[in-house]
Amino acid sequence: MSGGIPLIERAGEQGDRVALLDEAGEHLFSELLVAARKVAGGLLQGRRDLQEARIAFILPPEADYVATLWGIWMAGGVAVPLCTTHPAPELEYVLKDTQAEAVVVHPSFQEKIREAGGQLQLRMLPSGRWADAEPASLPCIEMGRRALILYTSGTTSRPKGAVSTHRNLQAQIRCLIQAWAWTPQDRSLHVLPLHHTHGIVNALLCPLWAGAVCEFSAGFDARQAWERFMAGGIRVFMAVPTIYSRLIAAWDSASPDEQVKMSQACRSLRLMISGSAALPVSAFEKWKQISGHSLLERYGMTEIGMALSNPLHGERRPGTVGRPLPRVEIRLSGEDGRPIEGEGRQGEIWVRGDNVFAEYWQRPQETREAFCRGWFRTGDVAVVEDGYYRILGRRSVDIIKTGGYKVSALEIEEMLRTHPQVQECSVVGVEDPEWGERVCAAVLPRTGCSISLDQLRSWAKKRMAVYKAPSALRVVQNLPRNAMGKVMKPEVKKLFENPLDESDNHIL
Ligand code: MLC
Ligand code: AMP
Repeated sequence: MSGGIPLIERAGEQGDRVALLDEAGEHLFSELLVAARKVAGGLLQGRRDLQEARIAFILPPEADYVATLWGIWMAGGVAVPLCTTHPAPELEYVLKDTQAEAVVVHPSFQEKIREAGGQLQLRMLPSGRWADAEPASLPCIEMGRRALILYTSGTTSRPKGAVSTHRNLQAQIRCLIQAWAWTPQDRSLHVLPLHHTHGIVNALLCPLWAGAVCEFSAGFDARQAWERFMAGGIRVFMAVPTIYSRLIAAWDSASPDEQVKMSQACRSLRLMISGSAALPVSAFEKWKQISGHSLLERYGMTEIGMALSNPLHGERRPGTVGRPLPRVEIRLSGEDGRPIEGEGRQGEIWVRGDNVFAEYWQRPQETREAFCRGWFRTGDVAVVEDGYYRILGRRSVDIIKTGGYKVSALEIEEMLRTHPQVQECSVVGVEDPEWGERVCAAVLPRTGCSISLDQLRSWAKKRMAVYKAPSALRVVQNLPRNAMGKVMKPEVKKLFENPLDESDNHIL
């Protein structure tokens, strides 16, 4: 009784095997399924099918997260995972944009959701408090049905909801199961946020599909992750480069004896993966020295899942993202949309396959513009060298990747302009060894006003995700503009060229 969703049917076959470990202990596949059916019953409340109603949920990394996700799918709904650290205005935006019918809320987030959803027609359902009765029947779910909406920033100012169908998700999972050879013997440590494809599809749904064990840790902490590796048993780990940089820093600050133990612990893992942002070659090399692992770097995107990957077996080339994954078609395209043939010439990565998402939620124009003749245009520019793809950058200067999160400079600028002391501003991403890129703001204050980084950050953090809040500020008397009056972002970046000091925000 799963509505025909392959991931959930496979879970049924795993029976009493352990699926998850969270702070409460172990959870069997069978237990997750019972809990998921209760969620489905609670959402349906006598209806036969949610018929793609959007159901948002805000839950910490624990078994209830999986039960809720599966329950929404079983009942025929579209799952909208919310970020647990977002302030109320960001959550309100997602709840409004998806026109969510209900939101499943862990007790610790009730206050925030009340603030975010107070004005909306929205049922608030406390997580884990479902009636015991399971639904009499569940709808049959076609693979083309919408399954998941993930919010992603782009070149437009506010984030867009990328809609994946069950077919898209299945394709994304199956290609990674094959490429990275997930097996039921695997055990992975999960440290990523659960509102993005990396944390949901790669790090959670893949082990669930494989019948492996996924261990949730409540957020990422470098010391705790090392402790867990040293306790033994973890076989697969995946993270963003900032996390590896933190793990390296923790190893560096350990005593020589501890370092030996930490390094030895890594030997029992079979696979360590990096993605979501460029892994510096220096980090690849340092990690190899520490752990003996050549990190497997891969490339993906919310809209397409994973597309390119270094090989499981064979040479993993630092500074590259490998080759196309199974059943994912890739081509490089020139400015004119023509394919770029041959090696060594750069072009935009276009992607085609069942893995590619269906649409941006209720944004037909943006959806049309994102595709060309059936290919999804990623906006990332790459070159092929010896069969391996190397990412060279992005088409738009207004997209910033910080700590593995994609943020839009335009969205941040728009928000900063509403600050009472800001007359004009320009936001840029500046290369940074820890965060990949750092969100930096050049601000022209209103006459007679002054502004400091601390003030700006605390103001911003109430209104947008913490990783969007500028972490460096330059107060300027003019923004560099060209003859047309357009702000020249490369010139703005130069304002931040001196080593970034978070307290440094003097007038230039
Ligand atoms: C947080 N801080 C930042 C920041 N993020 N400062 C600068 N830049 C940023 N990006 C600050 C906070 O304000 C706070 O300081 C301090 O750092 C600690 O905040 P935190 O929230 O506790 O951060 P932390 O937990 O340490 O976060 C680091 C992280 C996290 C690396 C664990 O950023 C993370 O989980 N990133 C993963 C994102 C991810 O999963 N992306 C995948 C997208 S999908 P203060 O002073 O304010 O207290 C995708 C497709 C694909 O990309 O290919 O996978
Ligand atoms: P998101 O929209 O959050 O899914 O982020 C997707 C973007 O992350 C891609 O378009 C790339 O710009 C970037 N990205 C993902 N993996 C890598 C990688 N290994 N190297 C460089 N950039 C990456």
